[in-house]
Amino acid sequence: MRLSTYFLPILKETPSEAQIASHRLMLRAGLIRQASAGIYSWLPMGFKILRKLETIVHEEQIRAGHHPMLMPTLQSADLWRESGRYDDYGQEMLRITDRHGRDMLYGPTNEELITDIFRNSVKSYKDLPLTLYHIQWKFRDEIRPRFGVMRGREFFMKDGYNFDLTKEDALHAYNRHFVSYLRTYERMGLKAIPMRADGGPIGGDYTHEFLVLADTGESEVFYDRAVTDLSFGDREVDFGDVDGLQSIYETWTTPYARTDETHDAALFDAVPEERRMTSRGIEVGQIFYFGTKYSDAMKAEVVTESGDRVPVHMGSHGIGVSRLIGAIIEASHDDNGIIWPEGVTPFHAGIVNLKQGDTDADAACDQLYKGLMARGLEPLYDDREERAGAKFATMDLIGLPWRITVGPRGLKNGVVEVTSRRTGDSENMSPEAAIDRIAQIYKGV
Ligand code: 5CA
Repeated sequence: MRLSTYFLPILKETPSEAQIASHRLMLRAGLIRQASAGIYSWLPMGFKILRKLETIVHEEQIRAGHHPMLMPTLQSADLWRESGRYDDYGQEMLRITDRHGRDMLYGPTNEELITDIFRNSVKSYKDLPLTLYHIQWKFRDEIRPRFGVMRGREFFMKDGYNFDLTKEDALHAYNRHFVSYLRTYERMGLKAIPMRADGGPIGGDYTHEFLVLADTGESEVFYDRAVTDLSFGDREVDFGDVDGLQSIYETWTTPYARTDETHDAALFDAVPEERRMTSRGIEVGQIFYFGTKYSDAMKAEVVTESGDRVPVHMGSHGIGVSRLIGAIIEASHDDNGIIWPEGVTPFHAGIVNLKQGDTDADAACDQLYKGLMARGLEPLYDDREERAGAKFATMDLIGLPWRITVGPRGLKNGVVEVTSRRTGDSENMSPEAAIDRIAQIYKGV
């Protein structure tokens, strides 16, 4: 992409309404604009990042054997009356009446709708296990929307639902989600710690939240530092291996890690003092096993091998896709701007032309631009007539992990400069070597 033709409305001033770094930086870097309280438009670069996160979530869900689909944002109130949640959900639910006087709602989550789809189509144990998910906009009329996309009213969420014959099968589905979430967050460059949590309005007491540690997080968390030393890596997982997944689950849940809702001071005190940590966290996902709560209420049953009709065991599993962008920025920024992890960066590298209009500099930038694209990468080429300082400030603000700086002086010696956004370290090399270097970095990403 050539910056001169892109739509990247950067703000020079810090917006006064933004209280935390990620909200400020998302506005300043031209990723989002507020449409109304807790509701945002996604500008081209913000949308690009959202799509990247969505793609990672899809890839990891499909890898775990779960099936993507798409349910609507608007739902009929009747299904929610069946489950009893129409009244329980309270003012967070946005209720709408259509022209025929029918009660509708903007879905805050989809347990009822998916259970209805399931009960109308699946009748036999032979069709289980089954996990369906979608990534769709949700609406919760939060009393205090704040921190930009972190606590929005309209937000983008992946929600998945498992249907199983027995509790054991459903707990295996729980573990599949647990492990696939570990992979998902790591690919996004995040350390998200699974913590014992509270079921809230979704229900169930078998539930974990995944939290990214950050001072600005809304949850208070207590954990054994040992859990932060764990990393999943890019090992292959057999998602059908019941014992294998259980063992990964146990490794990650053995060290103490809980949110304030389930914190147990006595258990925490048993952790060696030097490893006892208290901090704040951003909840980027939550998984639930809730048994037959919805299948009992909505008669979602299958016929077993012996001919009995039994309610299915279910769970639901969410990832806050739009919130994740805020969480990644909270975890990865400095005074000058965002620092995108390689797995989610909107463009792989920025090209800064220090002397637009100089024949050699323009030619070298074109060579880099085309060369990177030929390797399947997306560069952002700052080809504007701007001072070098302003171009550097823009690149730092938008946070591409790698910058290639091209100027007549370097080119006299046949070199351009490759700079890491994270460390600030620079190295001079030929344009060909710069293309190789960047391609190499993104090989495993
Ligand atoms: N039905 C279940 C699982 S699919 C469910 O709705 N879970 S949830 O309430 O925990 O939401 C899933 C994830 O959505 C949360 O972990 C959080 O990351 C994100 N989320 C929830 N509310 C908001 C909000 N107001 N703004 C942004 N993200 C949110």
